[in-house]
Amino acid sequence: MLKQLLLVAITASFIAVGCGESSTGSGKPKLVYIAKNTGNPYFDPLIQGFKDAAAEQGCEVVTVAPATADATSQLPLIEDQIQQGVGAIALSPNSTEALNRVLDEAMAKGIAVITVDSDLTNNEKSRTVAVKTADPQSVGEGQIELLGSLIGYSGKFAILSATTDAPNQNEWIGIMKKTLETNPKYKNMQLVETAYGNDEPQKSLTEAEALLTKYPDLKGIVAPTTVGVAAAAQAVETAKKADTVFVTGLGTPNQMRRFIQNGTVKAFALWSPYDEGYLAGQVAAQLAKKSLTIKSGTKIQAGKLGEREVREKSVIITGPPTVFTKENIDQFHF
Ligand code: RAM
Repeated sequence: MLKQLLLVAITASFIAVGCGESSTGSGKPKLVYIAKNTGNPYFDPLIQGFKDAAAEQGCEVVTVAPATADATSQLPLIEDQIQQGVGAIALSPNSTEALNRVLDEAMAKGIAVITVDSDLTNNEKSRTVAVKTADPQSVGEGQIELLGSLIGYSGKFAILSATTDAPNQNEWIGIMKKTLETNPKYKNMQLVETAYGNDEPQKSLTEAEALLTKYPDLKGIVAPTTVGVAAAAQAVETAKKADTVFVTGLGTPNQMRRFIQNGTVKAFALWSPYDEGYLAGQVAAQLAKKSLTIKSGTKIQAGKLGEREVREKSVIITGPPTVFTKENIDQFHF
């Protein structure tokens, strides 16, 4: 009995804390940010940026995420937030298809929907606006150029991606493939396989190891995911193949520092996830407060980031990526 009472008390206090963030009755607009999955340090600075912007705008924030980045894993979380009556739902969607019904429902209820980092490619009508990292075209082209420069623009390489549904990785990979096909500079580079590590460290490592075994003459792995690139570096380090297999992609300086310092990886890229989250927080807050209308050409005042313009298909770009090497990595701590 005592045990039961204790459980009830714990549950009640949980609910109270949860509501404390989302429905204190403070009158402040409420925002939620839903990441792709838990346990990926990429989203930590993004969440911090989102919270900072929301606080500057006088909004309350809740952040939640599913355990895995499966296509449908965010569905119950979105449904729950609609019930809670938030003013804006910001999310990094795990699918371009699976979430549209609930997102449409949210929008029909007057809730602003902001995609962050990944977008509902070809289903843009199911969100109000997208806050993207860098321009996708330059990300895709940049990944091929970075890999090419490392492998002397010739030889076999593989892509290690996130999930098969991941909207941002799929968009970048599409551009990477197009770049390979259309730019003669890359005609001697051969993509042998695209593998999927689901943005899970262990699965990504297993996939990277399998690529090394399957293609003994592989010259490169490019992983446009922070989880994948760290796992690929780990696999190459363990296999002692850093002299023959070049790993690059999109990584966080904190996860890649060791591999840069010990020479396993020569260069990789990323933008600022903090700035991306901050921009999304500014946009979500202003939409929840109804002080912003999204139209192509609209200028957004994004606090300490300055101004950003809404592009075609209601897309806002955060800023360009940085290439990290031994020379500059110590200046970055995220
Ligand atoms: C992973 C996630 C994220 C992506 C980065 C580059 O952390 O898939 O969505 O933007 O990699």
